[in-house]
Amino acid sequence: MSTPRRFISGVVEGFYGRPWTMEQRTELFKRQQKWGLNTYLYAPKDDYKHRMYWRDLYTAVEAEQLIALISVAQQHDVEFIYAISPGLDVTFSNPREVTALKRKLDQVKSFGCRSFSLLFDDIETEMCPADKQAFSSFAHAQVAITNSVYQHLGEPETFLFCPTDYCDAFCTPSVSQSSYLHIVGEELLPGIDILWTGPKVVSHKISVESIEEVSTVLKRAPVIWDNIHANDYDPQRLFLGPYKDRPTELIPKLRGVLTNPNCEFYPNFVAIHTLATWCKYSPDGGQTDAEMGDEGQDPCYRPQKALTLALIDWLQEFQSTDGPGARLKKDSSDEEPMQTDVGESAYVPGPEENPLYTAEPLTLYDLKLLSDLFYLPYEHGLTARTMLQELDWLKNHSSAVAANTDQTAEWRSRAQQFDEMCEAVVQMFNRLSNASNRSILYDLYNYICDIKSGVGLARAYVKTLGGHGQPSAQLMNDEPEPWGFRGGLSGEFQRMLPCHGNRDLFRHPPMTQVYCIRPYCPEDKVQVQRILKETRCSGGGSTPLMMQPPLICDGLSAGELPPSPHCALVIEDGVGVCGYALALIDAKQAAAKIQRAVSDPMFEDFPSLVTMQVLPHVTDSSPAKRTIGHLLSSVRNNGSKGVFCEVRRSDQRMLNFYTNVSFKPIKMAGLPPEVIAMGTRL
Ligand code: GDL
Repeated sequence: MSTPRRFISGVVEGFYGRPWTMEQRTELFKRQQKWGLNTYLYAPKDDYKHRMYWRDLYTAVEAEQLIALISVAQQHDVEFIYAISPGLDVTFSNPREVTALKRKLDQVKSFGCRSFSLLFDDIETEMCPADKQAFSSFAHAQVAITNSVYQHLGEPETFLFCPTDYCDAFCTPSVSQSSYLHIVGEELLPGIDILWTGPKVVSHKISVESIEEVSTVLKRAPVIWDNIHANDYDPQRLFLGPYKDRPTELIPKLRGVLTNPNCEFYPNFVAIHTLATWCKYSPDGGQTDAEMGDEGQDPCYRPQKALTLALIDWLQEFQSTDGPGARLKKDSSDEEPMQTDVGESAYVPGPEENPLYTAEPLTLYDLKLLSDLFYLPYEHGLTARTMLQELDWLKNHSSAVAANTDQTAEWRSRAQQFDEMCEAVVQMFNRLSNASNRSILYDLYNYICDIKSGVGLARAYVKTLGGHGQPSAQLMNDEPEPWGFRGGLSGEFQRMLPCHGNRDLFRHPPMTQVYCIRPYCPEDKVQVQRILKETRCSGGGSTPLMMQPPLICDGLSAGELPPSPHCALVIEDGVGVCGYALALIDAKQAAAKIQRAVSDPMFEDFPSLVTMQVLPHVTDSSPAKRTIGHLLSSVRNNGSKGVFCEVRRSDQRMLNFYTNVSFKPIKMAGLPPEVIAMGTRL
């Protein structure tokens, strides 16, 4: 009776970009052995001879390195599978091509490798004319070459095939009706296992039903190539959340799981550790000698618990001083020629001197926070979600700050808590920067810097909303420092595309309308009056039009006072004028018109008046934001140092708008209770 084959578990180095170093791979094998993961699939997309130059044999120096690597894997009981991706340019029907492939794999076999894989992911599906003549379909071509290579290598115990349609989303019209998959399932020799990424390339969830469906078509249980932690498709993402949303009931239905994680080697501690915890739920998972403390194992896999276990172990890694890249140890001597203080006694500052800077150690809480901020592709961690929700609430309720109601106290207390959460991120950054293990830090550095500055901006914004800080300096500045906004040309392109942001936590419909912002001309007067009337009706709450208190800007909008030169703009959509923005450099004449006290000291700081309205059907806020931006630039160019506006409390839409563009409530004498004055310095 043949013994059941063990569940394949481990890592596929299958991402685009810089491959890991031999040193990192050695470290990986040590970890895999410790945690009970038995397989490593060598498939770095941008390794020269894995894909682009797949025909080229390895040089003597490269051979030496690969031989050493394969042997290290064996020493750590990790099965080394060598993968090759000939699909970019192979001609399947040319026997010389097939021979070139076999020759290359023979060479790797001579290095001591016993397990192989042929990958056909991410390639053109159109065959060249020669192949079209020789094969009735792309699937037939791939199956023919794979079966031939498999037999040539003596039918290795482990041989993996990656189809071109490697997830549900790529199958036409569906998994069960894909002729490509049916041919692969029927004609690929039964000893060959098939890789599968789940419903999508990066699958949010993988269900038992979906695996049952694909297994029926493939006529075998697939090996999951899991991209849950892969980050090669976006340089701003890193995934430090636990292995998740794959029920352990899948395990008996699968041939194995290999995770294709983050490009950066060191931050993959969590991805691989939690996968190892998950794999412990396989029938043979508990039988390894893995050091993961399986006493008292939970009857179910719990992602949060698996995460904590991983973070506890990771914390030790951060503190380690003997790993690659670790800070030099104080007590070593001859291998550290650069260290000049060897042998000298430690520096002790005198009573009047600076105290020595001693960094606080990193905590488990810091690592939990880090993981929450860089969690998983379809989910932020709990702290990140809370921070986003709180910022959203603070933004939408900032009118409460001026109103001095019951909600003012709540707003202030929540703003304070938000500030503390931001401070925790900064502290985490500081402690990480001081960790002994520099290799981990350097892999994390760009990401933690990015989140630190993102949080810094949010924090400054909340301070502005609360009446502290200088809004115009950081957030509304026409020429902010490059770190004052997220940059890069790619980001600019994204912001111009209609789908930008529609996958964010707070979704908005895609915006496709084209708007024109142009200078106001006298003919627009009637349209502006119409918009004023319409928005007064919709923004006036239940108060009848006649009973609404007059606003200082009414004369301006009604055309009774002309706006200052170059200080009037209108917005047009496909139908006509749908919004306007007007300003008076000196607001005193408008104030006098409605008999407001013109001696108000507020006019010193905010001498100019602005008013803006956009019809409610314009749900895209960007044209209005651009318009007010242009208007404020003109007012500033006219020498003004600040602008203010008046808004009715019932007009929540405009209150939100002004808040969003960094206006804050200001005190003004003689203001009717239903009216709020808001201002911004220029
Ligand atoms: C893919 C590629 C993989 C890449 C991943 C994430 C497979 C089978 N192939 O499609 O190399 O790292 O997406 O970008 O997943």
